[in-house]
Amino acid sequence: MKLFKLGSLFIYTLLTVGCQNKNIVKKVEQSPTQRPNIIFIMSDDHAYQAISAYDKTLINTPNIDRIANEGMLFTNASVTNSICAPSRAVILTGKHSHINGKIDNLSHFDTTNVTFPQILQKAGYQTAMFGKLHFGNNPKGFDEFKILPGQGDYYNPKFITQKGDTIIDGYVTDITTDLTLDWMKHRRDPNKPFMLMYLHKAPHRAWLPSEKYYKEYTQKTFPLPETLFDDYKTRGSAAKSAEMGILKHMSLINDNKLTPATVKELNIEQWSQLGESLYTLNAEQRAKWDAVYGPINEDFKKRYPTMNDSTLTVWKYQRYLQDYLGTIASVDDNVGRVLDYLDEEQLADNTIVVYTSDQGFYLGEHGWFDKRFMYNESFKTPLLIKWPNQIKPGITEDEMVQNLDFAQTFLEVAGVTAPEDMQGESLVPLLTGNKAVWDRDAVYYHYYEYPAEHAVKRHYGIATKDYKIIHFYHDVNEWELYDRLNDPKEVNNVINDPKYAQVVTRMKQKLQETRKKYKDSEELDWKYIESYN
Ligand code: SGN
Ligand code: CA
Repeated sequence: MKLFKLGSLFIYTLLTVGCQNKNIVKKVEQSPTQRPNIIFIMSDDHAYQAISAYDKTLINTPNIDRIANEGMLFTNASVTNSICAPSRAVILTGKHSHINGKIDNLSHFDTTNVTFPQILQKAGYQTAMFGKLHFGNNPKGFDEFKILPGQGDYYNPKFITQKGDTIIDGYVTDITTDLTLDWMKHRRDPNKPFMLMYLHKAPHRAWLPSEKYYKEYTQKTFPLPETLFDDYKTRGSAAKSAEMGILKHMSLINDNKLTPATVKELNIEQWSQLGESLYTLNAEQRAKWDAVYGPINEDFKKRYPTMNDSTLTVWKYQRYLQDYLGTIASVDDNVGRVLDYLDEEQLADNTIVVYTSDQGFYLGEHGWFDKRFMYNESFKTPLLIKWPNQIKPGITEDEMVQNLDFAQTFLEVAGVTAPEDMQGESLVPLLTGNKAVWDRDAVYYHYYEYPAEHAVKRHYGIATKDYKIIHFYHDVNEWELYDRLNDPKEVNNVINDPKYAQVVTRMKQKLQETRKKYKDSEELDWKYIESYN
């Protein structure tokens, strides 16, 4: 292994220590042979389409891109279950949902699961977590945590800490970063390696940007995705019955930020009349909000009488993207603050930095927002990793990797043997250019949260680099097959096309083998259906 190949010279790092003694600067000896630090940055619902390292159409994210420019960009990274808390449970345990038990956002995370932070803490790592966890219980294996309760709020959010709950004034993305930097600056022993989980709430629904970006982003216009008006012609009933359409299911009030008064005045029927996404703004913040969003209401009142379904869809799409991308502008600024700190403190060379999302997201593709499906935009997740001296800068990697792989990756980075029952693969060989040992040819997916919000039916499937097969079950029994190379937008379900008959047989067989390999089964599917409440 070439992990600890640096020379034996000692670097002297200037560090500011102690909260009360902010001005005392102490010279600290840091061994360059120290095990690498790990910073895991994860946002919530951040689509790869909204990171310029992947796609420059919608937004420029220079700071997130820095991670890929100085490291590796994964173009075929996916999640095993495209929803928040289950994804986080997979990341922490290195086990699929059906094994760790956290199949949906509703069930409790079973804290008897062994997580990689617990193992790293025992192995001498300092551990900290800041931001969104969404488990309903506190994380184990952390020296310090400050986490949002549930989904958390964008403005003046409450945090759960080891010393009790506290409300912090300001904007959640800035605050999560302040807490992270504060820990790195003041409460970390510089002589020990650390593992830090820096977890943004943004860009989760209801997409409230920071005041800094109200004006700029509400004036932008974005190109329409090719499949905005998808009619789901070749698909089965699951896509047709899902409730995540921009036209029908996106709320004009909570999501598009019209006031209840505007909607009432126009006599539009809305299921969400409260506008509660704005309830935590204080009077001063609300006044700044209204100064920008008020005129949007007035403009809409003028346009609405001449709108049809198609022009209303486009208007809602533009409003959606303005706010969604506005929240990402702040994530990018704040990621820059953390990367700058690592550079300034000469920590960057011995720190592996990962940027990812808990899953992908639809930005109007197939007419949708939200996630949950195994279709491309929500199955694929952004993944950018930098690790100076180990990863050659600027590499793009197209191997199929998953959020399932992080636990074993971080354990290997730390030089700790992973428990045998973890189900992922360490990414270290891919990161260090040792690709020959990588032999994964399919990844497994299983989504459970149904019946529930957005009405996405239960399904499981596998993806190879060439094809994706999906089985929707429970109240249906439907199969879909996509030719990933010839139909990357996944608009043609070819399960019944005779040309693909052999592929279907092969993929069904491979799916059964994969289910067996990961210890998933029909029996377990039914167990989870029966225990669902
Ligand atoms: C909330 C959102 C949903 C979203 C889930 C899960 N509705 O319930 O749109 O799918 O969270 O998201 S909202 O009206 O409350 O915004 S997840 O990222 O936590 O899985
Ligand atoms: Ca999420």
